[in-house]
Amino acid sequence: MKRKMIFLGLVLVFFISTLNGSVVAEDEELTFNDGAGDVFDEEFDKHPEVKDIDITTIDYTKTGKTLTLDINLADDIKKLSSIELVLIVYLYTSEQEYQILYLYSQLFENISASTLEEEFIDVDISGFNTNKLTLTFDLINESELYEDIIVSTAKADIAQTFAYTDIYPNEEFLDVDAGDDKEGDVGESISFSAAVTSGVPPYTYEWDFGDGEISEEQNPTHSYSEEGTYDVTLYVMDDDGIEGIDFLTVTIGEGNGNGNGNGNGDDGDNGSSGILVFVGLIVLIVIVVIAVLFFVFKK
Ligand SMILES: [Ca+2]
Ligand SMILES: [Ca+2]
Repeated sequence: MKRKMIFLGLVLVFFISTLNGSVVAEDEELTFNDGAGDVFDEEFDKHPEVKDIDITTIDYTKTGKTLTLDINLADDIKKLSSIELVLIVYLYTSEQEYQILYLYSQLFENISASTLEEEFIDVDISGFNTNKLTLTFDLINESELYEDIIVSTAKADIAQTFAYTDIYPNEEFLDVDAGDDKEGDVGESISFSAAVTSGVPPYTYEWDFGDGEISEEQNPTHSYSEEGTYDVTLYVMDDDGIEGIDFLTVTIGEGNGNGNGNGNGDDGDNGSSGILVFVGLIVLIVIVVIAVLFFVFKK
């Protein structure tokens, strides 16, 4: 859920609020190149092998007040035979802000579109089963001119977590490494280290330790007061405002684990030795009794 919110937050980063006052109605024909091979997963790792939601180009054609968006993909969307597709388009014109949410799954097919001022509009969609999804709808006013667009595609699993995403315009992410998963005990001081290998220093860091505590140090230490599994998130921003993110898991066991562990171990060994001696004595007694009986019967 947190990762989904981060994804949505990244989309909103591109929110453009400036409006200009142009009122001349004119037709527009624009093409936006996104390129292939830039689909990423929820940890922002690239997956060039995922082609069926990979946006390559977006053709924007405005004729009168009718707008057609052709979203070209690197492979046929029909190969998404048993999964869910989410398509989100944010379109900013000189006068309006539009949001189009398209959901497809085997269970339901639904599209909703609105201006961000809640005025709902009708959208026709076609192109499913091809590598070109087409959205057609009428702008509120013929005079609206293109200003900005954000298009994202996502393949989601049954639990509706985003497994793969592509977005236009391309996101720039910092290369951030939060290190390996960690284990520790309650109260133990655990060291964290952030590594950034791209972008423009200086960087700002924020570690969210998953227990409500945060640190703004690059290499903080932190101790946990309860056992459990904690999802730790590292956010980094460079001097140009480009962001990066990485995750790791910390598993915290019982407090004083080493001391108790050794103590229990020793106790266990003592117990086992005692039982062995006891069993040995019983076996010895039984052998002696059998031997005595053997001799008694022989006589
Ligand atoms: Ca792409
Ligand atoms: Ca992209």
